[in-house]
Amino acid sequence: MIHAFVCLGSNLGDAEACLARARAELAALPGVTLGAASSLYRTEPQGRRDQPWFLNQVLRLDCDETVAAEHLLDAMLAKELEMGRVRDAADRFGPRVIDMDLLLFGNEEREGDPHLILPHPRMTERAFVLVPLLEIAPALVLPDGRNLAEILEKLDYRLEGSAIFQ
Ligand code: PH2
Ligand code: MG
Ligand code: MG
Repeated sequence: MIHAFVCLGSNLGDAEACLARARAELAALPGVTLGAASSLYRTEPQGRRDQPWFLNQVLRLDCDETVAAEHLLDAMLAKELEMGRVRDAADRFGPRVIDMDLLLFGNEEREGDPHLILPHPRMTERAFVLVPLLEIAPALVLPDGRNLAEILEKLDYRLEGSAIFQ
């Protein structure tokens, strides 16, 4: 059994319904069960500021030995398209109905394929990832040995209820 962690994000349309559908779609993948889900956080947009706030959530997916990281990533990208995601290469960080990012796949570390870098290359800079991840996996240690609380401590962010400012 491998624990994969996925960050869901939406800032277009009915974000709460999009996250609910994404959770259900991922939990229905062969060899995958939903192990844990963080609460929902309203988060200040990162990367591009002039867009609506996001709704973010982190999931733990428990994957059996038939599931590989590339299969999970392909399935996630297919689900994004099914849910109406339009990719705009010129606006990588712009608004989206649904985004599913693979943060971690067990302790795997990968660099070769730019579409599948593990751990996710920006996860340690993003409070909207680390706060919900810490909520469902407080004892998690990254493949490089760092724990989440020590990374978060160095980030400039503010948590107010379920709102994350950064
Ligand atoms: N995703 C992005 C860019 N910026 N900001 C927040 N708060 N949440 C996101 O999920 C997010 C973002 C690109 O995927
Ligand atoms: Mg993303
Ligand atoms: Mg993405």
